[in-house]
Amino acid sequence: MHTDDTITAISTPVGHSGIGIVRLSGKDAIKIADRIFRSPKKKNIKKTPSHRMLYGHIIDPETKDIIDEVLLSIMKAPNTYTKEDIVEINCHGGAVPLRRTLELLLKCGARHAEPGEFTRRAFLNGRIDLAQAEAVLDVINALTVESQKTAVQQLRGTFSKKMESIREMLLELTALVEAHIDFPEEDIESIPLAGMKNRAAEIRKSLEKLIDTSRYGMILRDGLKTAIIGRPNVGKSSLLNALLAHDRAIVTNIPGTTRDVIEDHLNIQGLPVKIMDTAGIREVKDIAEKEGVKRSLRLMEEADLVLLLLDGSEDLHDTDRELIEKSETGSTMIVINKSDLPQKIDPAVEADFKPFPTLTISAKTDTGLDTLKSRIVELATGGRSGSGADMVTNIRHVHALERALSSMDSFSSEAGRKTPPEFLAVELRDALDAIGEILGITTPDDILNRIFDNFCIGK
Ligand SMILES: Nc1nc2c(ncn2[C@@H]2O[C@H](COP(=O)(O)OP(=O)(O)OP(=O)(O)O)[C@@H](O)[C@H]2O)c(=O)[nH]1
Ligand SMILES: [Mg+2]
Repeated sequence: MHTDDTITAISTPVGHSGIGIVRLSGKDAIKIADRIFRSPKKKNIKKTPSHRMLYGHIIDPETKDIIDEVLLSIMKAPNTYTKEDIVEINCHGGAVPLRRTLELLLKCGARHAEPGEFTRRAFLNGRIDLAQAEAVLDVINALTVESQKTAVQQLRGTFSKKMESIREMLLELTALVEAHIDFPEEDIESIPLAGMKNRAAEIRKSLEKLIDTSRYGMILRDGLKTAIIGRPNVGKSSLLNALLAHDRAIVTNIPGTTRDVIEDHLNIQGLPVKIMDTAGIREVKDIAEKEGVKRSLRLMEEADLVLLLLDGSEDLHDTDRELIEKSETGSTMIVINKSDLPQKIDPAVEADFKPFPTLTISAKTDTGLDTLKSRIVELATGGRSGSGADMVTNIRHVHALERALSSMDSFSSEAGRKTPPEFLAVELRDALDAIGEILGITTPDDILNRIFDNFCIGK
């Protein structure tokens, strides 16, 4: 990845809008913009102080064609997004003026930016670390206000500071251990193991505390994948519609109405929920419905939360019992629907229900839906609420923290066995590498590429 050239891209979505922005970053950004910009008052971009805007026109230097009327923002290094010179051209928000402006910039020596390359430069030039770069994308993709608040805190570096402090503790401990490598004649008995173990325990506790936040953190970032599962006609599609408060899925009294998985998004008290209605589970010959049932069963295993729906106006079927038997505790809620009709199921006497939270609703009359929503939030958050600076929201970070934790465990058990200090140091170096990967200090190029490939072009 070169950083010595000047990159450009359209930074706003394609379509019609009031304005659209073409961005330029690099050492020649101002020189290149100067070739295609004319100010009616003859103001010179090169002499304009940093962080100023100029009014003028984009002009094709060869044909002298006026391409658009624009405002130009000039931001000089180092106080910019990339720490390089940046020029942002506010064009009118149509595909043609934006594309023609971009083409002129390319003709005048800029290179088209790769996805996420502006942010990658901000990272490579040391303005933000890798966790902060990832938070940029999380701010853009945030599903709810709570998810966005957490991402903004991470972008400001609160999570990175936490990582830095763990790294600092690890470096101190490593120095302590490595000091003993240099004295091979030294008696292992004289190494202050107790002090080292205490420090290691402290680091371990910090890591564990962070990993503990990750279940909720990842839900906040990616949404709680919630599947409504049950046999045909129990009211799964009706529940989806009731939760969304509009007729998203087809509801009929004919069993086997839903064939495909129907997905939508809900915001329950700030918690982003991806809700999925599924095909009713039963033995069938019809090929399309059979495929639907297969997908329902797969989702039942993959979902973060399963709402196992029963029809309270009918006796429990064998299929209901089989589904309950298949269900995992901790991620399943039994929801008895059709409470507006005379009830045949009494949750108090059903021993099979005991391991699961159970509640009664009517999708038809909206009864019990608020309680259902609160229970979903409780189950997802485990009592935690809101957004948090010390929250781990990214699966890549979770895996790295788990690696660090396992290295700390190996360190502690090896230290107990009086292992020579050079071997103890290896464990600590592994933990340091794992934390370094989160911050981008020791992250391999293929991982960096994968991270920035997820960005849009122009960010
Ligand atoms: N009385 C009453 N009827 C309901 C309730 N919820 C759903 N129904 C009715 O039950 C029937 C089936 O509802 P659906 O929502 O299509 O059921 P489903 O589980 O999606 O069915 P499949 O898609 O076939 O698996 C329809 O006639 C609904 O009007 C409820 O709370 N009370
Ligand atoms: Mg349905």
